[in-house]
Amino acid sequence: MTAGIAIFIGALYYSNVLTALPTDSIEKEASINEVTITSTVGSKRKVAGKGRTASIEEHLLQLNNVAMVKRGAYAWEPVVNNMSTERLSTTIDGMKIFYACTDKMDPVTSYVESGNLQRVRLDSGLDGNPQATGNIGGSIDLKLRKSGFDAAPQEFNLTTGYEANGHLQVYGADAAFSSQTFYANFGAFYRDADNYRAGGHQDVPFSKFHKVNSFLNLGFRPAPNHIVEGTVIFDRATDVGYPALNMDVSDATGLITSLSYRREQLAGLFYRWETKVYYNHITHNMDDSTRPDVIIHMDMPGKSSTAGLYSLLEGSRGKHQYQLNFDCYYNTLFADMTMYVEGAKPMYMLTWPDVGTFNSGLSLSDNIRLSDTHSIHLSAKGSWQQQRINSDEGYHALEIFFPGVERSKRTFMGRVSVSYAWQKNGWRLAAGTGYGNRAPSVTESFGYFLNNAFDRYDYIGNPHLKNESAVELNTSTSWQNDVIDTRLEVNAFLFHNYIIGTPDNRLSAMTIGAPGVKVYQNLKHAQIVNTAFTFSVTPLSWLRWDNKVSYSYGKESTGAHLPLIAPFTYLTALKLFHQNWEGELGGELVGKQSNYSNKYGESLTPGYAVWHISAGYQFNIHTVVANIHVGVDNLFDRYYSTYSDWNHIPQKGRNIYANLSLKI
Ligand SMILES: [Cu+2]
Repeated sequence: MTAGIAIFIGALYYSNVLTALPTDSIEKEASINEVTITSTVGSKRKVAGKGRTASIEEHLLQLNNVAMVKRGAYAWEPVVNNMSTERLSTTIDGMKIFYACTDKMDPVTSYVESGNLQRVRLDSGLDGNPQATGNIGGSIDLKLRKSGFDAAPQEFNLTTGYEANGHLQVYGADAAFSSQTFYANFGAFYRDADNYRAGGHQDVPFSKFHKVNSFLNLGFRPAPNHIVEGTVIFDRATDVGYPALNMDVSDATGLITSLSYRREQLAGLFYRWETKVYYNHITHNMDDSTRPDVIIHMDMPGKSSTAGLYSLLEGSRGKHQYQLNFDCYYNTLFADMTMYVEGAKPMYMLTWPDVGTFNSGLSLSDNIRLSDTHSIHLSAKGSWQQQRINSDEGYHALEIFFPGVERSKRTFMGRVSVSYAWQKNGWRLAAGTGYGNRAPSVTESFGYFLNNAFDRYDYIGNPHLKNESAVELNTSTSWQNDVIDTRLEVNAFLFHNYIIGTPDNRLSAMTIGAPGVKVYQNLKHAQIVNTAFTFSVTPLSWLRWDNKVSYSYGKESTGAHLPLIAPFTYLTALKLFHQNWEGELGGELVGKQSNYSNKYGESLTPGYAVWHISAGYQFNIHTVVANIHVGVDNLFDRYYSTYSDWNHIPQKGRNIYANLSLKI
């Protein structure tokens, strides 16, 4: 509800680190449409930092309210306001896409590359982007990099990066061509990493990965203000290790396609109209054949495909700037498991019983600029959803536990939010509230004996779950002048019918070593409260000091703490700028997670402090713009894991990196 905040991938990478971001979404959106990456390079912060060699997850971590659940070195799961996938909406250019792994090894952010993206839009809480549904915690929209019309006739980028810890290599090349009536940009990226080492030179087995990604964007303008655009992204990760889990991934492949038509400069109530149709398909194959001491080998493939469309109208009149969006999609999720027991017939089970989800929604938002000092933001969305278990076998298996369960499920979901902001003389005060609900995920409704490596329980979905709902309250106060930029923000989410797995003693576990079976249930209440304070000071034109303190709290109706709630965290960074040079020295100081959730499988995570240092330089050779960046993360080789590292897998020890990017 603290409206949209966004970061550029690339040139502006470091500029938003730790700073309080502008909070007026429309203003931010508008300015982004006018500013291109190239024109921001001349600004104070010249160096793109790790730029495109950084993963999408590393970029996302620069945003306020964002954390990551890590199961290895690859495919981290984004967390916003201490809520993960089920309570977030993630879209790619407004397209819905759903992961294909029953163990959440492949959050949808893992199917794109930094080089595919122009920027990321994050909306905190219930005030989602137009295509977002079920976004109690927030919504992330990954905006694709499109060269656009009338840009530089041609541009070539080369990116390469190396990290000593894990021998991570990144290579990327992309090209862009632009004219009045046509544009194209395309490129390819490659990442390859061996196992990394935790602090104290400890090898972390099964932490390697390989990834290739290629993309193509085409634009055609047959007549002024009539624009046709198309996108294809192909992404494939192979031999991905997950040290926190019992299995790895042999391959995870995503194909993302879209075609859109846009009208610009319309007269009347709306000035822009865009309609996009899209299709994406994901296949995910887990593999335990490289693991030692596996008693029963398993095959666990999963598939997800989504077809959808949205049609967005944007307009402004007087004090109002508004958007009206219709969207619908159809997604199917299928996953199964074959267990090879020695000397016996293989056992087969459907873990996601080929569930088809049709969802169709209408959203509205309005930014009302009452005056220079007062503004109001409103947004609302309603959507209708139908789900059906398409597999007979899967339906009959669930029927054993839920006799008489219906094969299809219909529900209505909605969200409304309103916020008010006052600003004057560098002060900005904002307050907002919202109400919304979400339907249970396919895992929560229909998952079948899914083993969770976090608490080791087997999980069964519950088709009788009610929608989870939440009231959000948020407020922020910020003040800035030429030297100081400071901001305090608090948000609270008060849940009703909170969905979480609870043990069912009548059932016995399928997985060897599992303590029992959990079934998803609605808890009467739960609360999550997040607070953050940021303080930046720029005493000299070449020096800035950024600070951020955050604390969160989560509890449910029985009095137990919620799992995966961030402990007290202090981030600090000293940044230096001189001509074409940039330097940074920073630290992350985290308190012990004393409010850990014993009930939901957590154990205490001790506090830690890690430090980093980096330097960057930008220079020109004829018409080539070169950026070079070197740095060391975890300077003192500290052995540590964060509260959100699955099963306390240790994080990277000291890591020396260097990267070079060339723009021709
Ligand atoms: Cu998986």
